Amino acid sequence: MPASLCGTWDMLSNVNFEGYMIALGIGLSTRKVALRLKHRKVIEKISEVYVIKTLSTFKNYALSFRINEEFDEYTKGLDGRHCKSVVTWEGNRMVCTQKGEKKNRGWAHWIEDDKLHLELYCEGQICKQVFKQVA
Ligand code: VL7
Repeated sequence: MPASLCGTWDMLSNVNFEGYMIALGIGLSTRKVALRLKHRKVIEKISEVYVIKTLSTFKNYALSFRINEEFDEYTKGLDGRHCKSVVTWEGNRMVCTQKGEKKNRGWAHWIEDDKLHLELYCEGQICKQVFKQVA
């Protein structure tokens, strides 16, 4: 049984978000604003549906999915791409692959030392984020 990722989590650190955004083709002016943001993750599970909200003062993004069921993801307000995404559990890691125009795109969440960890992948770039629980 994987540790629950559910709750409200505030960003503590964000390593190589710049490299990840460049890999996604985000322009300089947006990157400058985006680099300064502290993200909040709100993760809920409502019966079998997970909802992950990424909140900030600049942009918000919400994702809903069922484990092991491929879905169409549109990264609205982010890089604006369409992906075929699927989220699975690999041990205690919740792993998403985002199939589309960008190679090796995805992310993984896990809990370690009571912190929420996230790695974001795109075309060889790895962004590493850590969050502390606030609710
Ligand atoms: C979602 C952003 C860069 C555009 C603004 C930055 C706004 C706040 O995929 C993600 O989370 C997963 C796992 O938790 C669930 O969807 C990360 C943020 C990545 C990519 C694009 C820069 C403009 C950040 C929304």
